[in-house]
Amino acid sequence: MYYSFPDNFWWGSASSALQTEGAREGETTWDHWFSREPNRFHNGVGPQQTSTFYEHWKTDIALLKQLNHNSFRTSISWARLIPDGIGEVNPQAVTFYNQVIDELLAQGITPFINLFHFDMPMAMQEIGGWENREVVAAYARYAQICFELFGDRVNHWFTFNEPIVPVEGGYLYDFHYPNVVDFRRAATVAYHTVLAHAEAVRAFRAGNHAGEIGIVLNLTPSYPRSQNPADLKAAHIADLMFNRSFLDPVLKGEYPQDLVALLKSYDQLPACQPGDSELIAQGKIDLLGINYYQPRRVKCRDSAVNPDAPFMPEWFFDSYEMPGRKMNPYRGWEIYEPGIYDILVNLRDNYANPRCFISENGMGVENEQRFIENGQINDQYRIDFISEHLKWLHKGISEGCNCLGYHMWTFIDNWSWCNAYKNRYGFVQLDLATQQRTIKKSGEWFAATAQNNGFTRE
Ligand code: BGP
Repeated sequence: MYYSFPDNFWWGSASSALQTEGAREGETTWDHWFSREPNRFHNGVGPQQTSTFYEHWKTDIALLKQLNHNSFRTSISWARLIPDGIGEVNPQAVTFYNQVIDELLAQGITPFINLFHFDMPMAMQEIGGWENREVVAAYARYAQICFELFGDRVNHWFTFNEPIVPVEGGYLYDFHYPNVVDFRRAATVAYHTVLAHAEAVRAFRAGNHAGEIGIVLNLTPSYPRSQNPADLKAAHIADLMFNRSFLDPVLKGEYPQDLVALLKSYDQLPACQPGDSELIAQGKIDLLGINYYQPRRVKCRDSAVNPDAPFMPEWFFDSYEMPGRKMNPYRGWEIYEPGIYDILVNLRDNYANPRCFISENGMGVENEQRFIENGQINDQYRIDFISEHLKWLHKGISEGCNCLGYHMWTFIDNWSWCNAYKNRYGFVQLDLATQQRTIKKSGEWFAATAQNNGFTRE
């Protein structure tokens, strides 16, 4: 069967500043944490050692062209542009981002620019990070500066990538700095991130900039173990906590009432101020980026909660290991292709079918050198992964879902937070020692698919 996609479908990939650029003037939380605890990073490789996009941007964009990208997402590093987060703009950073944007456009690749991808300037974290409303104001100023500097050429803006992840990592589950475990502080960080998003949207609209603004959310469908009411309730609460805590504010302009009621009943609500609701209502977006890697399977808890344990989302559910599930053993994530369709149908039926696209999907694999044949990584597993997801995406589009494109994570193997270079995701293999780039078989497959605007598959 031939799967063809709508005209002007976005084919491309996503990356982020911190994971690709290399060392920068302004320190981020990642630089700071790495200097304190390098053991927390796979093989002790830190955020200074990346795929050196800061030096190789021109040849890397030529590679994007070779992969037939018509669009590409990366982020601006707040700490590179404004090293202390709030003061002077760094002119070298302006030159760098201007060059990247201009070269993408010269190659016919539409730049999608994200403003925050887990990379808090350390100076901002020192005054409390997202727990402090001064940081919300500093972010709004930074966003406005970006719109003014680059908005004449950038028409697709994103305020945040996966804003729930710094909440989970930094304030609940200990995989991001500042390694706090405290639900109410986590809720405050999430709430202030929504306010920061809305401030940026408001500044974008007030400036009458061309183009559109959105956000990138990792939507993780919550599947109950069974239709038993206890399992359904568990899945509903997981959905409220991990998906709807951001999805509802950015698409409906308000929080789900049952999430607010739940947190209130456990005394976990963040402090609100007059005017917050009006601000949140102004944060409605034009375009939603959807990152999809894995589903979340849950069941009701089997045991009572330890009364001394800190309040956690897991007070309401246990994770469920479905027998027979397909796993990516390297990342430990389930692979469930229909999830992409379920996300799109949910958006169509419950959120007025917003303009959206898949902004990340991907498969991290360890030790890919073992698949080298005639000098090239033969990653047929990645081609299978992509095409099976695209089949479900195609089905969603054919049933009316408003999905405009598909971006893969990622174009070149890059540094992945605490996993550093353990799992490789790229269409292009990176030799860390020589920095040599070699297109993998999946890159060739994707280039052909983008060129044909479709692919053949059984
Ligand atoms: C997403 C992030 C990316 C990237 C990807 C792969 O959540 O937006 O930055 O890292 O996941 O995940 P990981 O690096 O944890 O394997």
